[in-house]
Amino acid sequence: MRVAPVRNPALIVVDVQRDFMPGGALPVPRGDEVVAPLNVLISHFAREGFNIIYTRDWHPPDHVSFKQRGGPWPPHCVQGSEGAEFHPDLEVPEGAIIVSKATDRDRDAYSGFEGTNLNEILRERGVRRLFVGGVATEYCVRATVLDALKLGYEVFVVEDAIRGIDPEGEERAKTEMVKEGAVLVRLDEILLG
Ligand code: VGL
Ligand code: ZN
Repeated sequence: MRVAPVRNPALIVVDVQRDFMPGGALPVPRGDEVVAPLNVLISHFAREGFNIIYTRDWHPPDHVSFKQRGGPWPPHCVQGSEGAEFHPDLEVPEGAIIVSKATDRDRDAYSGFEGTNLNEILRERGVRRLFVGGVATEYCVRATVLDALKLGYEVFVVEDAIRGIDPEGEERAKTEMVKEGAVLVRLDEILLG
């Protein structure tokens, strides 16, 4: 389908951080390939004065999701560390909003809505339509999209601007997001004026 980003949309850029990129602490294969398509959208949204929101995984050094505490992951995206920085080529225009998540030592959160004020930010701004890209498809992208759908947002997932950790998990997540009401679009299907 073709879709115009109209009526006060928001772009949600999910966790495009060094630790999730090839060579990082918890690498998403080809995770860096989301940067170019996202930058196209970011430039367009910035030019139009649309909402741009960046989520970031922002863990304390002894976070419950880390292996040292019995969690599934190597330490990653530790608050203030280099690995927690956004990809150096990712455009972050002035006025962009950054939402930090999973900041509590004893709680993990994959969704950008969980334990944050993301829903309030979007409601305050009257946003109903979201475009989502980033990593990882089957973790934080999936959780953010499913929460957004439950909260009643119209959600477009930009297929070429997401990457997953595992191909099977990624496919499953895409099918699930669509089943729950998300629409998959390619960048070239988004009408950028
Ligand atoms: C994520 C695993 C652990 C993600 C965050 O951003 O998808 N994945 N923490
Ligand atoms: Zn994490």
